[in-house]
Amino acid sequence: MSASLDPTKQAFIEAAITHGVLLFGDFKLKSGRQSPYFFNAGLLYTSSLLSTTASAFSAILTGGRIPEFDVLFGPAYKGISLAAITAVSLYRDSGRDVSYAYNRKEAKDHGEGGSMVGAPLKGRIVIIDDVLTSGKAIREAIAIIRANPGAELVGIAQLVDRQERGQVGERSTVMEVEEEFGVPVEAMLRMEDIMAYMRVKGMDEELGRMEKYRQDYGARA
Ligand code: OMP
Repeated sequence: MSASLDPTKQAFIEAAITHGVLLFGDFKLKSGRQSPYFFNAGLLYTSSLLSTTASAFSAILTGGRIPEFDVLFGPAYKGISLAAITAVSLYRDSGRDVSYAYNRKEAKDHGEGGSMVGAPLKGRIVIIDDVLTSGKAIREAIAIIRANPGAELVGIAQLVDRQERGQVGERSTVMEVEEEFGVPVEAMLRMEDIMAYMRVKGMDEELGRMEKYRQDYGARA
């Protein structure tokens, strides 16, 4: 557990709470897990929050763990805007000119048709998405990449890694995915960052519920 929290992360968590992006309460997750907190990336809708998010993602993508790539793939729905804003900030922050693409949840049967929008899924692909819990959503996104013979997944960037167990055993979703698909998974925020923030702010009651949740669903390796 990190003793102190990076000021950029602290500011982002603070803004996320203010805008209702990060909520504490009782939430049912996609995996069926009942969680004391929820991160709703759909509420990152102001210029300042989008700008901070984009810069954080571009820092992750140029930080060295994720290799060079050609296309940022943002799975529908919440990955779409994340991919678009990050493509812009990568260019502005580091001059890197990449493409972006996203899928439709329902294929379009008129006009250009199909279920993909943006760049063709070819070359080295990085998936960019909102939250990683049990790995169900990321596996769906990986399956889309793998259905394109000319596409090679080279990395995954997430806004939040909830540091939970994957689908088999006690290991984290990140470890499971990194090992199974042989690519690095990076995140802007982890559950431990959120808990470090709560500790600084003396949110003892909520923190107790987070600790209990972590015992139930947190990764042990
Ligand atoms: P997994 O598929 O279990 O990894 O859950 C990840 C997905 O759940 C994300 O793509 C979100 O759609 C959603 N989610 C959130 O948006 N925020 C959370 O804090 C937790 C979840 C979740 O349901 O686990």
